[in-house]
Amino acid sequence: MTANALNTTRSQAIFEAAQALMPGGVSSPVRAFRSVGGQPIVFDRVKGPYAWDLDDNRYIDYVGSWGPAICGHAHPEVVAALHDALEKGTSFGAPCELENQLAAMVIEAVPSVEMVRFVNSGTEACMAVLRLMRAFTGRDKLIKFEGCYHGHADMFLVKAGSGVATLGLPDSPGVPRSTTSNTLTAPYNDLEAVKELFAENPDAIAGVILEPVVGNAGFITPEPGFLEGLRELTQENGSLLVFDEVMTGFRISYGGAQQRFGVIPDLTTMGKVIGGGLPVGAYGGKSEIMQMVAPSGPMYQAGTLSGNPLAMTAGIKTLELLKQEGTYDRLEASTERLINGIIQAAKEAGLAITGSSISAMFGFYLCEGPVRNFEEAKATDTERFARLHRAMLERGVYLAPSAFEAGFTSLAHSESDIDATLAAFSESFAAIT
Ligand code: KE4
Repeated sequence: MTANALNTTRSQAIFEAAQALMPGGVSSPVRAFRSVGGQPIVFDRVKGPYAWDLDDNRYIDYVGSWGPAICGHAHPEVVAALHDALEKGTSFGAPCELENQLAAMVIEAVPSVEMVRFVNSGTEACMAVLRLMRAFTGRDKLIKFEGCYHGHADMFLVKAGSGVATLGLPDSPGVPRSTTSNTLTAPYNDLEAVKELFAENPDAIAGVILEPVVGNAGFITPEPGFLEGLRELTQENGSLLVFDEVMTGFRISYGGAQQRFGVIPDLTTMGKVIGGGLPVGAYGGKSEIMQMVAPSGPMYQAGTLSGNPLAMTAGIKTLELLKQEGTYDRLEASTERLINGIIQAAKEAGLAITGSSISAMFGFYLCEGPVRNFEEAKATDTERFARLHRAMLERGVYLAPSAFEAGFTSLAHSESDIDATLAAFSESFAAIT
């Protein structure tokens, strides 16, 4: 495979026109390629593991719409189910049986979830779960971890990951100090720091929220004992443990990271995969806690399109596909082959690299490592990553346009797709030394 100078004429024209219409020409910052530079790719269509841009260049896609496309883009069974659902209308604003169906599937799959509320994004799910943590405990403070991203709600925009880290934003203007004064932060994988926060804030911390596997600071896995330690610390201090599984849910395993690691939080947020590519978020947990949510309890949260029949349909079909025997063994094996091949290719090119994968998520840093927290993640060579990203695009592989994101595989990525990807990495690493 050799690099070809990509013809991105139409992407360029459309992206230029977008600048006058939308801030940065995008609907979400990371898509603007600011941290990797060069011409963002404007997608025309997606199918299976592939994306095509407006100039008809085909890419093997390892972003997968940031997680939802775990069965492959536009899976024929999901598309067919949506066609049928469309005939019955796109939104009811009233109870519908499909909500019961998806709720029952989530409750059956995710160990911590006895009741669930659907919303329309991961941000909404995290906003609501924070309000619920505070309502249930009567406490105001929360602990989050540097580099973890829980959507763009004000109180979480403190040392956040994903686009905030990508753009090097010193947290965000427009967020009043009064809003973030209750947000305490600790380095990921640092139980001692969490213990100190509890000691300094007795009976004041509503809960601890984290990505049980971090996908928004690059890819960082929990050290042995970290999740278990948080479970004990929150129990000892009368606080709640919340796993933000918007990204890891139904990806790390069918029951999420909590099933994989055997650590059960009090509350869980979800999104992405459970919407099968349509806008969905959800939060859930112990019935005793969820009963506080209006109208069964006093904690208010609402949404016009929450639980809409199209999103429910796509989610139901996606989970049915994922529930099939052997799904996660397949995802684990192909992703492991991918990351091992990437690491080997980088080392053969004489480059420093550290990386890993769990199930259908992977990531690597262009530095020696190990990377156990966001501070250590910042050692990655972002300039060299930018050159790698462009070299891979020219070889038909679409990686997340940021060193501080994770990679996503799907059931649609074939062995030959992985082989082609590894060939592209070998050439690209050689080209950027
Ligand atoms: P959304 O509001 O973007 O649906 O979800 C926010 C969110 C919450 N929690 C976790 C763990 C997440 O990963 C996300 C969103 N993930 C990013 C990808 N790094 C979305 C991509 C984007 O911002 O464009």
